[in-house]
Amino acid sequence: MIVDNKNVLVLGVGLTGISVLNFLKSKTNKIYVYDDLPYSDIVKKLKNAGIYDVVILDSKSEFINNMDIIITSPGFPPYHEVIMKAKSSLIPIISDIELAYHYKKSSNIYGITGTNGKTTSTVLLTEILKKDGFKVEALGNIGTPTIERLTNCSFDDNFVIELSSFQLEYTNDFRPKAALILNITEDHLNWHGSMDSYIAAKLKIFANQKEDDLLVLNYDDEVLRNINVNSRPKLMYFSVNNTLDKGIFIKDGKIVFKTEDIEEEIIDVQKIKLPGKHNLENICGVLSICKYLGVSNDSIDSVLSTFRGVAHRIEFVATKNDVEYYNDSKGTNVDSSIKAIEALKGPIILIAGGYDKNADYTRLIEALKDKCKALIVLGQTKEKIKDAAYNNDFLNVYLAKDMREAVDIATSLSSPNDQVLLSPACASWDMYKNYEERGDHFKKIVNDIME
Ligand code: UMA
Repeated sequence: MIVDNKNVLVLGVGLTGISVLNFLKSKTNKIYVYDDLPYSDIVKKLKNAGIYDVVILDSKSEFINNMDIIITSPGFPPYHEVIMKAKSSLIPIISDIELAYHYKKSSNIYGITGTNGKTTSTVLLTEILKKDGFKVEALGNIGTPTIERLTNCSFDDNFVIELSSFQLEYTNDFRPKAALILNITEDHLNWHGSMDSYIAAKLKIFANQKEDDLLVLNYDDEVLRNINVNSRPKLMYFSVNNTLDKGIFIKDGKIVFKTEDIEEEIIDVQKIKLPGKHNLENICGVLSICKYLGVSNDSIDSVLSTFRGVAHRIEFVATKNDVEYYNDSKGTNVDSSIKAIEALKGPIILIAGGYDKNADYTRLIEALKDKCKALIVLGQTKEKIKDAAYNNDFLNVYLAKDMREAVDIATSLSSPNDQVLLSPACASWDMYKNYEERGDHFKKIVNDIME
């Protein structure tokens, strides 16, 4: 097996790294760790996790060249000096997903990726399968490291795994029974270096699939419609805009499933509680996997007529003076925020800005022009977004020093029937630990001003 009795270097002592280190304890006693954090912080994190028998390496250490394999955490970019050193020494680098796959106890793996909608779709599929009687759990980028559960379960357990491009980049043999790619638009270009390598990482989700496996693609997405899948997995398209010969699509206000032999209505769109067209896409993608697994329409109906979505995704927070406040902190790229703007009725006062991922904000400004009455920007990208707004003739822009000031400005500019939307179009890492912390902070400030 790939790590048994080997010299293994684990990069990162976050969620991924700690879960991998715990797993490795029973496989080898030659475990090394690297993290950019100060030495004392690494020791503290390891100690808190009950991990003692590991050697902490320095990035300059030539000992890195003696490793048999490296398990990297998703946050380490390809240009990180340790990754570059490992690559030049031809040391194999894999993600926790690949490691977990090699030691899996169940093959009932359904992988979901895409630029946007991954988390909502992962939760939705998990809920529907649960309702239909499956023993199922959501893992991966959603926040529960895969290795903890996939290597410690029974063979009939099912796992819906949310997969980021960072995790897929370092897979070789990973093979989900069903794979869903929701959409591919510009994101994480500072990590991947180019759109081509970002797309290539996403497409690795089906690289090892075989004849009996299912690949689900969004027909409405230009990149996905045009990819060459070859004939290995069963291919199913879904579409919200087009009628298809086969697959899942919308017809006369109903979601329809069509094969060569049958055409059946699954649910009336009116019954669905999740708001927005982007969510209809997520639903159609998820239902494609449900049909492959033989899930009943009753189970689908029962979940879709109650499921309202997950926290930090166009999450309704409160109403004050007839102004609604929405938290879309998971809007961490331009497309995701455009989808949030499209989902609300407006007029919107948008709070945006955050960690700089080298994105171009022109499309965000174009999308907000008709629906937004003001734009409030904060964080590392505030000047960049303001410049994009000015260059595109949107002048009602305010700079805020932090979230508190952003919410205060939004509240002072609002009038009845307005909607204040936090949808940053940027990651949170300039000011917060993660998007959850940012969304929770926004909600706390909004709830404070309610009192
Ligand atoms: N680190 C370095 N150098 C680096 C990067 C990170 O030393 O260049 C260290 C940090 O000091 C820290 C550790 O690595 O100690 C953190 O590792 P990490 O950033 O890979 O994060 P984890 O805690 O392992 O969490 C990761 C995912 N994070 C990222 O992809 C950035 C989590 O997704 C995921 O839930 C978790 O694994 C479990 O699978 C979060 C995310 O933001 C939610 N994902 C991105 C997104 O959804 O857009 C991809």
